[in-house]
Amino acid sequence: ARPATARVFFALWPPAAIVEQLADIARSAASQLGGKATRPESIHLTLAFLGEVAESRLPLLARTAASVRAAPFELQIDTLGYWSHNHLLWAGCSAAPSELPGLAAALQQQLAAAGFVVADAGRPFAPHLSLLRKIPVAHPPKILPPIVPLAWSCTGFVLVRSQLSASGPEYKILAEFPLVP
Ligand code: 3AM
Repeated sequence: ARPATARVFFALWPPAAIVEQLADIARSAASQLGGKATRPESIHLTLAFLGEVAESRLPLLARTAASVRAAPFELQIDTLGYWSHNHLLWAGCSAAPSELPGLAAALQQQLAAAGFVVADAGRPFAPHLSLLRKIPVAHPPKILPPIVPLAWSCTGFVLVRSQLSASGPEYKILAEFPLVP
């Protein structure tokens, strides 16, 4: 029998107040553009996507993430972006602090050292929070409206399991890792 696996990734998970505001933006964009708004409980910023990992290796995966040393930082979510290659509207930072790519790189490095394969490890890190998928090609957003900047204090990151279903992925947080000053 094949070993049981889990589809997993690491992410920053916004606090409820930020989620609410991003979900509002996603819903109003969906009403204007069509497409599928990310459900509030699914809004996140991916740090590293691993894909299928044997369930037996999840404890090692969590220990590896716990070995990452990084300080908390503040993100200003202040801009919207649109990617035509995957018809995706996202929220992000016009100027992310270096701690954000620093955290993603440190995590990737520890994961690689422990023998985990990070998907897209060779590609530049493009931090974003997906808000609206499958925007009909007939309605790509030409001008993205400004948004009220959201201040997000990032004090930890999470390991998430993604369960794919007909109604879209369901995310379950398996473990949390604090960022310590
Ligand atoms: O953060 P977003 O929502 O853009 O698209 C998947 C989602 O991205 C992405 O990981 C996030 C959580 O599922 N993802 C899925 N498969 C991927 C892959 N093979 C992937 N990212 C990189 N490589």
